[in-house]
Amino acid sequence: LDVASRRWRTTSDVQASFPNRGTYAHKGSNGRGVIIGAQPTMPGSVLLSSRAALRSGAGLITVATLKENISIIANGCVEATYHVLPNLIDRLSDKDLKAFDQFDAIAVGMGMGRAKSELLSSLIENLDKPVVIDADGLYHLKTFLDQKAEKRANLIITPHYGEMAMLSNLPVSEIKKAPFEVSKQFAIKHNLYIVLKGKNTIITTPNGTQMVSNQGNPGLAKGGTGDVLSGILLTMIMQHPSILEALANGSYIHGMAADLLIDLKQHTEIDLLATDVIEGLSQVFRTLS
Ligand code: B4P
Ligand code: MG
Repeated sequence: LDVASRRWRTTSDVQASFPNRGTYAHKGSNGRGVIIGAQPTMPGSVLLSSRAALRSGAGLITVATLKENISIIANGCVEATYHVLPNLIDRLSDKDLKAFDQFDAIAVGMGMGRAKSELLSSLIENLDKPVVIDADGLYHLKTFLDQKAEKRANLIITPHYGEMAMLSNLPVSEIKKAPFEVSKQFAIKHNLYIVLKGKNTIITTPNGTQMVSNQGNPGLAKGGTGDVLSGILLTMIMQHPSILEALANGSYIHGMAADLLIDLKQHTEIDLLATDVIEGLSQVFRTLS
């Protein structure tokens, strides 16, 4: 990796740029976010994202999903509120768009399924908010990526190398050879932020500025940890004026949670689960403060 010239995130960078919570903080000042996704076969996806967003300090999280998912998700996340979507396929209605316009930022795509859908394109066309797009949302984005360049100032995509290959039409081996260059070209071309996830997570802005987080360990290479990252990033974006700083902090604390759980001998790389990473955030915040 040609990382020598890049900006590595450090613990003191995160401490210096982490937003302060004033004595008079209220739900609104801590950020309101909506998480859209989950087919009935994947309720855990948005459950993990919503719990991670709340454990990261969000003021209010709403989960927008199918009616049949709500009891199972609410069972694991009583602090969230719920918005019923009739399906995850059609364009969002004016009523849904108006409701989502009340939030500071949006995360979409986790567990959403890959059946042809106009949900994401209608969201991006109509709302001028930061939108974190992950997992199946990346597959939907690909279908219209080349058509809507002017609408994407606030898009944040969070691919792993396999998803980056799908989006860029390059083989994983080519991306591995030049992850910084591939990210930079793609971010500039499509005017979006990229969080390219892996052992080192590379964050790129729409103008090509890059940062790297080296936190995390192979214990994270399990289903669900990406959903946790999406929730953390959502909260960081709601609370920070700089999307770059927010993404760098969020990527760092996600990996740091996994590392601390192992350093403190609460888990090993073998048994570490995505839910443990969420609980590990508390130790991260105690270490940072
Ligand atoms: P998906 O259905 O997309 O499910 P997932 O994304 O793998 O799960 P999740 O969302 O929880 O984890 P994510 O990677 O987003 O993937 C299934 C298919 O994609 C499979 O066929 C799989 O083989 C393929 N695929 C997945 N990753 C690939 C890759 N890198 N190259 C090629 N094909 C791939 O998020 C995981 C989180 O953990 C990230 O934050 C990441 O940075 C972190 N992490 C993972 N391994 C780490 C490590 N060794 N060190 C530090 N951090 C690590
Ligand atoms: Mg994923």
